[in-house]
This record gives sequence, C-alpha cells and structure tokens, in this order.
Amino acid sequence: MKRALLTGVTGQDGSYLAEFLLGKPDYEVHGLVRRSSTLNRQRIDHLSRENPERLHLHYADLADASCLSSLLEEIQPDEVYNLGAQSHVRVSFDQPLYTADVVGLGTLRLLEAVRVLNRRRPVRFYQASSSEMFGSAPAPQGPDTPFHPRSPYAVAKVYAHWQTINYREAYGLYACSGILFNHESPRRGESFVTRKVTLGAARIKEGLQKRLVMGNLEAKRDWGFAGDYVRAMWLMLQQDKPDDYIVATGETYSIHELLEKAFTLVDLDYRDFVDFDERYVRPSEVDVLQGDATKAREVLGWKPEVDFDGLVRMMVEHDLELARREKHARAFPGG
Ligand code: NAP
Ligand code: F7E
Repeated sequence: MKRALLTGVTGQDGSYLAEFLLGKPDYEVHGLVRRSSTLNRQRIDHLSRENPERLHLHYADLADASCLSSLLEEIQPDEVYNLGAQSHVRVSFDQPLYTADVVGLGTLRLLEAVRVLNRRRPVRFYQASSSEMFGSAPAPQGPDTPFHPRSPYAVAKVYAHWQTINYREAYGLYACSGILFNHESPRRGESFVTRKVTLGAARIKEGLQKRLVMGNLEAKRDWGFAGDYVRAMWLMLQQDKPDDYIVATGETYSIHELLEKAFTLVDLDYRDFVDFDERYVRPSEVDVLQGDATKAREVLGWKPEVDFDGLVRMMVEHDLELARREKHARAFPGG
C-alpha cells in the first residue's frame, strides 16, 4: 500500500483528490483535519463511510509545526499533498497576517517535516500553487511569465512556491509545484464566484432568493473542473523527476459570461436579478487569467475533460437539486 497524506482534505480539492486516490486499490489516505465547533466534513463523509479501512483522519493545523512533524513520523507517508490554505483572495485582505502564516509559513513548516523524514525514507511533495501568483501579468500566462501577485494570498503563495523549489534544489527533495488556474465543482465553497452564481441562479429560479449581490463583473478567469485538476496533481508525483507545471484549460470567460450561461440554463435573464455591492470589490484585482498548460499536456499527458459549458451545467444542475430539496423541506418541515 502507498500512503498519501493530504492537508486540506475537507476542502474542495482535498475531497476530490482523496476520492481519486481511494479509487486506486493500492492507496491508503491520511487527511489532516482542523477541530471545529461545527461540522466541516460534509465533502468527505461519503468517503469515510465507503472506505473505513483506507481513509484515516488526524487532527492538525498548518500553524502547528510540532503536530506536523509528529504526524509525519507516525504516518510515514510516501506522498504529501499540501492543499490546506486560507484560500479566499478577498478574505486575505481582511486577514493578511493569518493568511501569510497558514499559506506561506504553513508550507515551510510542512516542508521542514518532510525534509527530516526524507533523510530516512523517500517522500514526494506536492505544493498547491496558484494562478493568482501571476496577478497583473498579461495573459496568456505560461512557464516564462513573471509573477506579479496582487493580494496577501497571492504573495503568500509565491513565498510557498519558491520555498518548494528551494527544498528541491537544496535538499534534493522530490517536490513539485502545480500552478493551477481556477477550478470549480459542485463542491466549491459557496463564497467563490462560480458557486455563488450557480447557487444564486438555482435559488432565484425556485423562489428561495430574490437578488444576487456581486462585485466586479469585468474580471476574466480560466475555469476548469476540480475533478480533472486533482488528476494532474497525482501525475506530477509519478514522474521520474520532480518539476513544476501549469494546469489550465487555456480558455477565459468574464463573470458576465458566467452569469449569462448559468441564468440561461434556468431560463432567466441575469440582468433582471444582479445588484452591485462595493464590499465584494478587492483593493487590487486580477483582471485576466488564461493559462498555457502545454507542458502538462506534453509531459504528463494531462488534458481537461470538462469544458466551461459542461462545468456550469454540472454546477447549476446540482444546485437546482439542492434548491428543490430546500424548498421541499420548507414546505414540509416535518420531513
Ligand atoms: P478550500 O476548499 O478553501 O479548502 C481549503 C482547505 O484547507 C480546507 O480543508 C481547510 O480546512 C484547510 N485549511 C484552512 N486553514 C488551515 C489550517 N490553518 N491548517 C490546516 N488546514 C487548513 O480550497 P480548495 O479550492 O480545495 O484549494 C486547495 C488548495 O489549492 C489551496 O491551497 C488553494 O489555495 C489552492 N488553489 C486552489 C485553486 C482553486 O481554484 N480551487 C487554484 C489554485 C490553487 P477547513 O475545512 O477546516 O476550513
Ligand atoms: O473570484 C470576481 C472577483 O473568489 C473570481 C481561489 O480558489 O482561484 C480562486 O481565487 C473573480 C474575481 O476566485 C464576486 O473579483 C465578482 O475577479 O471566485 P473568486 P479567485 O479570486 O480567482 C485562485 C486560482 C485561487 O488560488 C484561490 O484560492 O470574481 N467577483 N463578484 C467575485 N468574487 C467573489 N468571490 N464574490 C463575488 O461576489
């Protein structure tokens, strides 16, 4: 059995990656979870039920170096995927120090624990880097595009990215950094723009919500499906040599186009329902992201299977079902 350790297992990507690895007969998955006063394991509950022998959860935090080293000693993983983060860009302006601590130093704490274990047994490390690191660099962004981060989150990711590369160069660690462009799914957090839009369209359609309040609709993103992107993470750790890769679809759409697509799927015109509120605007914005994933295609043999239309449709259909259940529960509160 191969042992994989995932930080951020309760998040969108963590849940898809755990599902992907558990779909292989030879993986045991260990996930780090944070203690919380409310339930935060909805995305992986089904995996715990289906794989009680092969999915193990451990309390830990990227802010706590000592628990990271003792867990690595205890689990002795073959592969470590660092997906844990305060991952919301807008929130990083409100909590810059916390974001830098978890995203930047958290990665360094984990790399240190991996370095020590790697002296005795080989460990492969994946770092969840982000297209946000490109920030205001003109599109399309590729391997030679210089970083110009535009938020505390993005600056912290640049720090973690270079730490990962330095651990590879300084200690010979098998460490890869995946620069992933935005990827979404029905499991996406509800405050990210795609999910906010698909859930909003579905709830408005079902009469559960009247308006959708949004920020800057001019920004453009290269949106893919999270299920496709976790495959690329795993492929990076299966190569002969560690390297860094961009993972993207190569297509870019504005928030206007996202709204248009989602509302059309529920036979509504978004212009009749969307309001603007300054509080969703960021102090500095990333205007256009569009990635060049040629290297991932050529070296890893990776390509996305779900396109923008398929992604929005998948999310709207899921959220319509959720909205219908909510409506039914309101109408029949007893069950
Ligand atoms: P997500 O849904 O926000 O999940 C983040 C995960 O990190 C959650 O499991 C969260 O735990 C955990 N976490 C937060 N603070 C932590 C801490 N102090 N210690 C340990 N774990 C902590 O994010 P995602 O979309 O799955 O993204 C996964 C990773 O890829 C992140 O590093 C993100 O920055 C990066 N990334 C994402 C995208 C994208 O488009 N999705 C693109 C590029 C890079 P709780 O459940 O307890 O909150
Ligand atoms: O915003 C605009 C907003 O929050 C996308 C994270 O996973 O991907 C994500 O970061 C765009 C921005 O994603 C609203 O201003 C307009 O231009 O969905 P988002 P993000 O900031 O691109 C990267 C790759 C990551 O690494 C991050 O972890 O949409 N926008 N109106 C809005 N955004 C939000 N959230 N809410 C709005 O109402």
